[in-house]
Amino acid sequence: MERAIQGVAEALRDARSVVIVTGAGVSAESRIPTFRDAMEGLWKSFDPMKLATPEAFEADPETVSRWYDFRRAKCLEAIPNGGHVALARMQREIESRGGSFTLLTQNVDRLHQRAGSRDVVELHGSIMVWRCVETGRRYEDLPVPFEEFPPRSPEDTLLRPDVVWFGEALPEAALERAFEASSACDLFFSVGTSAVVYPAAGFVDVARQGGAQAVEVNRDETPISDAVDWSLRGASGEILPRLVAEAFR
Ligand code: BJW
Repeated sequence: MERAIQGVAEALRDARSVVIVTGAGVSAESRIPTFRDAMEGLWKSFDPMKLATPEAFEADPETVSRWYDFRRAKCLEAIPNGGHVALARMQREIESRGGSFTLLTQNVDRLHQRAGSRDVVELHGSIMVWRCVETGRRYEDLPVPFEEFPPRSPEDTLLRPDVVWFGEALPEAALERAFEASSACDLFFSVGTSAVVYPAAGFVDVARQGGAQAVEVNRDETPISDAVDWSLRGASGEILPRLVAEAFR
């Protein structure tokens, strides 16, 4: 592992353009459950793969909005971990050397921003923002918890979380930035994601087709583990700080 970290650190020092895609695993050490790990307590019997769909919201907006409300409170209580902080430092180091750095996240928890990352591309939206199902108008700074379920806007229209559910398109601007940055980078990282949900899972291929080297940081093996140049197996909250300390001594 030490040798792999040194190899990636060297590639990081030499890189002119770095792209990172993160998933739920990067927030696991901030005690936010991942999708494919069981939910806790009250929500143990709720399958995220069934609740994160427009069909589920249409059938039962109360249950779905209660689930998102519960998760929103958890995200607000959570504290960014060493992995988030290391990525924020990586950005500062690379940009201060004149390089380009793009952080693409599938997470809706805003922990990267709270750790100091700038200009984060939110591929799957944010749980902190809710939008009117009729007009598309977005609302932030809403009460936590909501007083009624499903919540309603000040104009008394139905609100839904401003996140991307299965079968829905990703925000166009985020998708464009992700493809542009991935195809032009020289070093690509996939961190804490099971790499099974598209289109995010495909960005590593876009990067490799453009000639980039690829790194995976994950606790477990994933479908891309054999296709990357370096697979760093372990917790991102431990590996990323070690990597950044080694690269930018
Ligand atoms: C650690 C760790 C530690 C733990 N350290 N690591 C091509 C092929 C097949 C299917 C498709 C395809 N293209 C599109 C599809 C369909 C679908 C899809 O991908 N389905 C797959 C399941 C097969 N995709 C879509 O529907 C997307 N939309 C789309 O493509 O639209 C097309 C369209 C165009 C035009 C008009 C209309 C439509 C949308 C996908 C939206 C995903 N939404 C969710 C919910 C977001 C809101 C919410 O938060 O509730 O996004 S689902 C869920 O999965 C969430 C996540 O962002 C996403 C990815 O999960 P993630 O982050 O990887 O988490 P986990 O739990 O899966 O993995 C955690 C990982 O961390 C594990 O690997 C652990 O080992 C690791 N780990 N602790 C390091 N400490």
